[in-house]
Amino acid sequence: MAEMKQVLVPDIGDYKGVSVIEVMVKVGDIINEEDTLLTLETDKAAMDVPSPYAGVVKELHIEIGDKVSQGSLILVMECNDAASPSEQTAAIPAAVAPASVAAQAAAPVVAQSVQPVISGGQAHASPAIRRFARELGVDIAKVQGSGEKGRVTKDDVQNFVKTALAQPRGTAGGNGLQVLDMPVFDFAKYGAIETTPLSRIQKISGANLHRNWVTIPHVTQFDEADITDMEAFRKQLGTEYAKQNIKITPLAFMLKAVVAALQKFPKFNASLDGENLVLKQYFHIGVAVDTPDGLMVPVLRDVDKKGIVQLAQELAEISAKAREKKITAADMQGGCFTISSLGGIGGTAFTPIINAPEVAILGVSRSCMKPVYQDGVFVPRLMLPLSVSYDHRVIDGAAAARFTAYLAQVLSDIRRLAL
Ligand code: CAO
Repeated sequence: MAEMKQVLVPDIGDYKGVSVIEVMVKVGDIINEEDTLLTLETDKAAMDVPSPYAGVVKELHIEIGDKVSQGSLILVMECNDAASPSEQTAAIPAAVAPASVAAQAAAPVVAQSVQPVISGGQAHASPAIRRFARELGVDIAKVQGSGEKGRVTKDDVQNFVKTALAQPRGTAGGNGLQVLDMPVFDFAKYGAIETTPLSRIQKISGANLHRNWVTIPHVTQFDEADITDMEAFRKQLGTEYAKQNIKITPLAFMLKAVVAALQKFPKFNASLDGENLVLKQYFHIGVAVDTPDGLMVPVLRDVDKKGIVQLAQELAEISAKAREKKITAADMQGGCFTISSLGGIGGTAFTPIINAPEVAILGVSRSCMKPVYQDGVFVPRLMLPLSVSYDHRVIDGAAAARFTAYLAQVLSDIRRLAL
């Protein structure tokens, strides 16, 4: 016959007011004798509290963060038989022991369930969670804890498993796609051909571009900046600095405008690191350079601390270095955001591929004069097309529209760069 039984906190030594850090059961759960009900944490150790009975949880009186002592009511359970509890009987506080409900301390916390909460460099998790992870074959050290002080919870372990199961399976280290192999074509069958090997740079950048394209959910936001005033100023500067052999191209202004937008929208100056977003407080901007051997992306450091003229100089130096094959791996590392400018060549828009681990990239196309409707009349304005591709896991569409609109605003009124 079913019987209602209270389960109380058992003898936990001299500890009083001990924190509940994990509750492993909820109302309605069917549990077995010795199943862990909750985990308590003192300043020295974590302790699992096992169930003295098998049955169904009818009431739960404890939640994470509660402070408990020996005799505190944990839960009320409906048991199918009057099986005797595994261990000692506790005193029942009158206030929590209605006459119709029998009370029993949970089974005593056993020696092996007492473990240090943290041990050098290991995951912060209670013994029950470690056991739960072990049962599912999960390496707890790989699970990101969301509990207090970064503790790994049962939900964290379950989410880790769900995420792992949702990963696409394939051949390339778990990231490959299940697609058909490309058939081998005999092009010579259809006409004359010439075969040239890909350059080393093409092979490396091709593999990176492919990975970035298939693993990052890309969206591209398009906008236009009115750069009529910026161009007038650039030409004026160009005349002044031509004597010193410094060519000031629109790209130097774009570098500064991009930094202003990154400062206003820090999520664009970030990288994904597992389940964390790393927000960078420095502004190193990569610039795509077209070289005879393929695409290279040298990085200009600390763009926020440099002026337009210095950036124009550095841009000329670094792109010359890339084209002369003098660029080093270090010159291409540590970027936060990339600009790919095809403006000197042509085009109205394109969809640049994000340069991972960055989360966004600006594509710049060729500016051209357009009639813009202002104050009731069409006026000729020099409009610059902007294409911002962004990682949709990190940036949502509204933020991308705001970022791109702000970038256009800064380029349209470069006095804003001084703010
Ligand atoms: N609209 C119109 N004209 C533009 C322009 C724009 N958006 N951007 C540059 N120009 C003009 C410049 O003012 C310059 O004009 P003048 O020779 O009359 O002064 C001319 O185009 C050539 O500029 P540039 O190419 O010498 O200099 P830059 O600063 O614009 O670009 C660099 C430097 C290294 C980015 C560029 O040479 C380059 O390699 N671009 C290709 C990048 C690329 O391949 N991206 C694709 C990556 S994805 O496959």
